[in-house]
Amino acid sequence: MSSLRALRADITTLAVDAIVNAANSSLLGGGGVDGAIHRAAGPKLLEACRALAGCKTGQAKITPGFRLPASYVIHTVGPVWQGGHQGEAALLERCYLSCLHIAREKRLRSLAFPSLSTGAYGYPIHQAAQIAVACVRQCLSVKDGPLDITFCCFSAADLAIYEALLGTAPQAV
Ligand code: AR6
Repeated sequence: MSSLRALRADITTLAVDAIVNAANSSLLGGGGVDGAIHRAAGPKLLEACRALAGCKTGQAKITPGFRLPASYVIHTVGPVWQGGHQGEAALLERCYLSCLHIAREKRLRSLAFPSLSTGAYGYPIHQAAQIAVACVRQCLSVKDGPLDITFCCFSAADLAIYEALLGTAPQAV
């Protein structure tokens, strides 16, 4: 059985098969979750990324996790939000699908996503989270090996949005 959950955490602390990095097309590091992943994984991650020669928006590439508790990092490049009429939604969806495709290919059992594109790239969190949850749900509904997905949120506000979409929000009393 596959599973879906949201939690609030620093993604670099998660001991899953792979964590996803919200990278840029150079794959040579940056700020936000990308910076945190490179710091925690150590300099060998940058070396491995250099060998990948970049990544297009919507695509994904995998490296080892080096010093991370996660075995692998799947690097993907989300779209920059430009108002919503430049194909951003389709590109964001493609990011999730590309990562899931690699996870299936590598027969991974657990995968954690940050909220792609919703930091420096400015994608509105509600819309991005809807795409993330719908896309992952759809992919898990196709018969294949079990895969445990974590939506790793950095803020309480983001977590509340994911929990509402997953139907796991704490009930108000
Ligand atoms: N763990 C989990 N989530 C995190 C962490 C962390 N340690 N740190 C930040 N977030 P961003 P983007 C959340 O800006 O919008 C980089 O410079 C953050 O709160 O990291 O896809 C790249 O090199 C937000 O919800 O990624 C690119 O140039 C989410 O991660 C560019 O930023 C994504 O925010 C990519 O921008």
